[in-house]
Amino acid sequence: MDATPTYEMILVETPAEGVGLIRLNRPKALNALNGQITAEIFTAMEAFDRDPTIGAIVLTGSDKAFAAGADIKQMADTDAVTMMSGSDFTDWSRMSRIGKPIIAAVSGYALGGGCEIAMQCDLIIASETAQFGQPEITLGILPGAGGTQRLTRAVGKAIAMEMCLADRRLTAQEALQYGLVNRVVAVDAYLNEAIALAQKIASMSQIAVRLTKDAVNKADELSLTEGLQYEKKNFYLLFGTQDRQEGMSAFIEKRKANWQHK
Ligand code: DAK
Repeated sequence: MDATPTYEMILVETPAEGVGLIRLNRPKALNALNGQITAEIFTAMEAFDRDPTIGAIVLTGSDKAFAAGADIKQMADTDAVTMMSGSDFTDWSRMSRIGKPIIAAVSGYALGGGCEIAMQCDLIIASETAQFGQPEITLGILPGAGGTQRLTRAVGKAIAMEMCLADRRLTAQEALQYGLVNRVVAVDAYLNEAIALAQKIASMSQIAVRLTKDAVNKADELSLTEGLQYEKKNFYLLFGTQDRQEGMSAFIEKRKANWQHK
């Protein structure tokens, strides 16, 4: 059995039934992402992903800063070979293997790697003060964790170019207008809104949720024909589950479904 991990830079809670909450907790550095905090985030996500009582994960920072980017002080001493050879900091692919939905609850700064980790989540709830940007160009580098790719797919080339080349920052309302976030709510409400959304997702069949997230994410990767085939395979797969039988029986019998997650 796995030993329960201990964390120094994040707080891990279960604030509502079925919901796993991860809070970045480096307030003095505005939640800058160094190797340790990214490793802790991904380890906590993996633990929630394995936990059968958890149906969805919320990732948040503080009201002032979701995350002000990768830790520039740590990166300043890192050479190209160390960056390329892989470390806790550079292996962000761990997050793309999480099967359960992840909701980013973003307030304040979401810059550089902070914007990128939010975009790697499946949904984003923003507070009115959220600010999204890719300021890497001001450091003589470029976004290295999806900023040129996920951002362009989310907001389109024109806005993405301006953000990556000229350090244009998006307000929460602009992020909503360009389709980067799901909704914008007051600072005192964004986290509860994200938790409520996670709780709603967690009330569904986990196997149906997992295969749905998987299929939607394939829309970014595949051609339409390939994507439609992929969707069909996940659809047929769900016809082999107890939850599919239960969900349809519950509808016909006018009662709430009692999911077994199998
Ligand atoms: N790194 C390290 N420390 C940071 C930081 C950061 N990104 N952002 C803020 N801090 C620290 C400040 O140094 C300061 O610490 P002390 O000086 O007090 O020790 C403290 O947090 C408070 O910051 P400020 O005094 O600057 O606070 P202000 O309110 O005046 O300004 C700010 C807030 C967010 C506008 C400003 O701090 C700022 O511009 N921060 C830097 C934003 C930035 O450039 N972010 C992009 C970093 S590059 C990759 C994965 C990820 C990445 C790349 C590759 N792989 C998987 C390969 C990502 C790269 C980046 O994110």
